[in-house]
Amino acid sequence: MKLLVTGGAGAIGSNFIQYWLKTHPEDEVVNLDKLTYAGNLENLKAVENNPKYQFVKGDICDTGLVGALLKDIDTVVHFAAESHVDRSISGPAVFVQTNIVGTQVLLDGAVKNNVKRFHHVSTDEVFGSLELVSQEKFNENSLYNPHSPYSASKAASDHLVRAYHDTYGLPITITNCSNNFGPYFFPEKLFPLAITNLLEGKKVPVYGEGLNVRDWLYVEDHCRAIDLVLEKGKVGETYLVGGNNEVPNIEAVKLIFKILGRPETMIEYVKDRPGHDLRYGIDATKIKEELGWEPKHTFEEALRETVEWYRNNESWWKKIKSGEYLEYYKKQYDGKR
Ligand code: NAD
Ligand code: TDX
Repeated sequence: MKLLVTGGAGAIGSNFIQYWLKTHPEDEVVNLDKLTYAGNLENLKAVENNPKYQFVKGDICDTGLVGALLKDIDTVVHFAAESHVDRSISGPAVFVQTNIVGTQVLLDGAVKNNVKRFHHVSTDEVFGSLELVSQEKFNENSLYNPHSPYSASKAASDHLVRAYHDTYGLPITITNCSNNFGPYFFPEKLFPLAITNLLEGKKVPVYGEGLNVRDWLYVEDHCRAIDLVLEKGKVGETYLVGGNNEVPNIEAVKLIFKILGRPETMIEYVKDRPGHDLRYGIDATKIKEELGWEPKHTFEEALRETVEWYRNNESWWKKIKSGEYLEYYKKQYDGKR
């Protein structure tokens, strides 16, 4: 089988490509990535000389390039996106371009080239926010109610993917996953930001009171869920993927402090994110009952491994935390509270 992975130089995409080449050594993988600030070929050092792996630098909005690449592709796994909520608040246009227009260009190419499966990687954020104190969780029938430009653009892309199935018969599947963590996550996201700031002796910014809740899942469990959906999932269906692991931000951050042995005085409460979703929680019953998927990693053990990875890969994140990143960090956190 030959796969086109979009956004394979990003956090989850690079974990997925490494996972796939290890677990499906007979398959070929083409990675189409524009190498935006979030794309990093160093994430793929382990596979760059694998004859089954090919990298193509390019934009998913480039119709000609996408059409040419899709000519002999069996399966598309579509990760490419602008993915950071805070950046979508300060600059939404590129989110509309990549996440909506880019997805539509890929879908068109997939229809024209009779791709056998188009798998769209999406997020739980499309469903909006749950009450902090309630038993309610998102499931496959939850209504779409996105609040940030990021989640609104991902919601639009989900609708387009379903529309191409219903209108043109494109064989699609969708996964909506909760917050991922693990190696290769860009230090703008909470966990890598907290870990690397502490390793540098800097404070950790926590929005508001730190009471917002996220459902954290180790990235390898997400990769395995996509694998199972590709292998056994029903065409046209959506599967929600979550860790059954809801944690208030402040507790998650304090666990990172504990693992690194740093004092909690290094927490800095900063002004809240506008439109900050209170709580995400996933009911993953469908993927468990239909496909037998469950997370294999426990939160604390996987977080310890992740912290260890950042400790052992200082040169990876130190290179990132310079240049454009410094500008971004200053703009994002200068207002403080
Ligand atoms: P990321 O920001 O780390 O990586 C995105 C990648 O896409 C980068 O390599 C970037 O260069 C590439 N890219 C961006 N625009 C492109 C374009 N126009 N053409 C080609 N490539 C482009 O993102 P991530 O955290 O790895 O997320 C991957 C996918 O998973 C996204 O679709 C995101 O919505 C979804 N998702 C992420 C999470 C999470 O916790 N990070 C959770 C659920 C779903
Ligand atoms: O400095 C920070 N301080 C802080 O308190 C940052 C960057 C975040 N936060 C809070 C905001 C969120 O409640 O931590 C929580 C997690 O924030 P992010 O790491 O930015 O993730 P989130 O906004 O939840 O979105 C992530 O999960 C779903 C990914 O970035 C999305 O791509 C994915 O769809």
